[in-house]
Amino acid sequence: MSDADINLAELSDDDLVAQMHDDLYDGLKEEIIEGVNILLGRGWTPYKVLTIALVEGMRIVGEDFRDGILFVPEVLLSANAMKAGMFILRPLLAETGAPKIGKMVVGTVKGDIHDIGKNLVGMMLEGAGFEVIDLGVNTSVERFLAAIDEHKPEILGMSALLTTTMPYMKVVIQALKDKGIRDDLVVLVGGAPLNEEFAMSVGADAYCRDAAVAVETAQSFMKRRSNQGGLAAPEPA
Ligand code: B1M
Repeated sequence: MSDADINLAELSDDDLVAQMHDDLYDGLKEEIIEGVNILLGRGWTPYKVLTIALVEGMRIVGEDFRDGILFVPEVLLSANAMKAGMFILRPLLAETGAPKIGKMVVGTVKGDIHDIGKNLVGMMLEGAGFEVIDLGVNTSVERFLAAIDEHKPEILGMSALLTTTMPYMKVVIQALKDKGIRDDLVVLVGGAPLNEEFAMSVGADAYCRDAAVAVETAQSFMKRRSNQGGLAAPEPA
């Protein structure tokens, strides 16, 4: 049977998820939209659809990109299909009715155009009750500073997916120090090539290995802030 003959609605949950991984791999946006809607219709939570059907599918794409089996044009199609699925889930994740607990400015650093992970972090934070100001990709230090000035967030989040762009986080943190505002903000960093050690070396407050950890860490900082009337490092997430 060709993919075109498959009726997604007739598949079991497991088969549908496996098919969605294939469809994400093949960059089939319409099929991803249909699959997301079917799973939601079967009572899956938006978070479960996001992590099991979409993020896991993108992980497989990433492996084959790394191994030279997939190339940029194909991965772009996968990314577009992923984003179409995320577009459906975003309002649902934000719909928790959670009271606003803080403000975060987030962006992918200069030179880097990867935004799926950063978007996911933003969506999950919105769902947890944060107001998220998303500066998009390729964000210069000047844009970060201007947004901080304008929005006065408690938290700054930076994302980098390339080993060549992750050092730019240090440039931004140094600029915060130069302006005398470093201690007014919690700086969280994330992205596939980062780790805890790197985060500490650039002077961030915490490394977030995924969106769920970003939410826990941001919540933890906000809790301590309200308990202590200031900022302090949280327990490790
Ligand atoms: Co690119 N790419 N890419 N790419 N790409 C990677 C990152 C790479 C690891 C692939 C590989 O070789 N295996 C590799 C980097 C190698 C390296 O630096 N050592 C790579 C490369 C080389 C490139 C190009 C240079 C390729 C080229 O042109 N020859 C080029 C660079 C362009 C540029 O940025 N200047 C490029 C381009 C692209 C596309 C445009 C085709 C596309 C991006 C589309 C888009 O984002 N709109 C793309 C993609 C899709 C990938 C992979 C396959 C997938 C990334 C992704 O979306 N993952 C990626 C392979 C990989 O990472 N394994 C790859 C899914 C996402 C949910 O995970 O982004 O890790 P992630 O986010 C997670 C966590 O990291 C964390 O939470 C997220 C959710 O759980 N997190 C944060 C992320 N940001 C956070 C911020 C926080 C907190 C947590 O703030 C508080």
